[in-house]
Amino acid sequence: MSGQQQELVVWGAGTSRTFRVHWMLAELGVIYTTKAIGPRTGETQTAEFTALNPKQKIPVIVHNDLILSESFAIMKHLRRSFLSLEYDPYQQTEKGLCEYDEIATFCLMELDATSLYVIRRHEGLAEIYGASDTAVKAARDYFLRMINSLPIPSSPKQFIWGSTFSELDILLTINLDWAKAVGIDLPNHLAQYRHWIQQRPGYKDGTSRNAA
Ligand SMILES: N[C@@H](CCC(=O)N[C@@H](CS)C(=O)NCC(=O)O)C(=O)O
Repeated sequence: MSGQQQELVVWGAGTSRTFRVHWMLAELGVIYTTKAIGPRTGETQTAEFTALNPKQKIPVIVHNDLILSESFAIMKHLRRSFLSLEYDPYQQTEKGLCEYDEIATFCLMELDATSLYVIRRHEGLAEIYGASDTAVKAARDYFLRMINSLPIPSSPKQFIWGSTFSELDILLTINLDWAKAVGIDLPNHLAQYRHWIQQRPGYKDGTSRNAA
């Protein structure tokens, strides 16, 4: 548990969505308990877990008396709760907050849900969702079109939002990791950005925590 004597349990490990949470907690320097359940193991369908998340999906956190699902909402809550990652002045402005919503939605919808998860469903999980070469090819093409439209980071060693590391770097880097894992070649500047972010101790620590 953290020095602030908060009770924190993370349910889920081993997936790109659970990695978002473990990486954020590594960046924040928080100690917690992990219940390392995995997807498609039956572990998300127990009565105990279903009471926490009727969607039967990981990750979920239990933080004091709060139960929260959805990896992005969890990252934002943790950052607000533990306050060890600073928000720079731009990130507090209306313009900065609009940009935040724009990039977050782009990463979650255009890169994850519309592209990478379609590839996952119709290639990696074809036995559950059905194989479709057409859907997979269209999703790969769409991912490339979207990622090539991303105006930032414009230089390899630049955080994606404002001048400090944020959950948007976690979202984007894990999407880039996922794209590489399914054989998508990244544009050079994003390959360099990914390599730079991967050198962070938090990325490495988060990887270990997510492997638990
Ligand atoms: N939008 C959710 C997606 C969560 C999700 O799809 N989790 C998958 C693993 S990555 C899952 O738990 N699947 C349940 C199962 O297959 O048992 C989030 O970002 O947290």
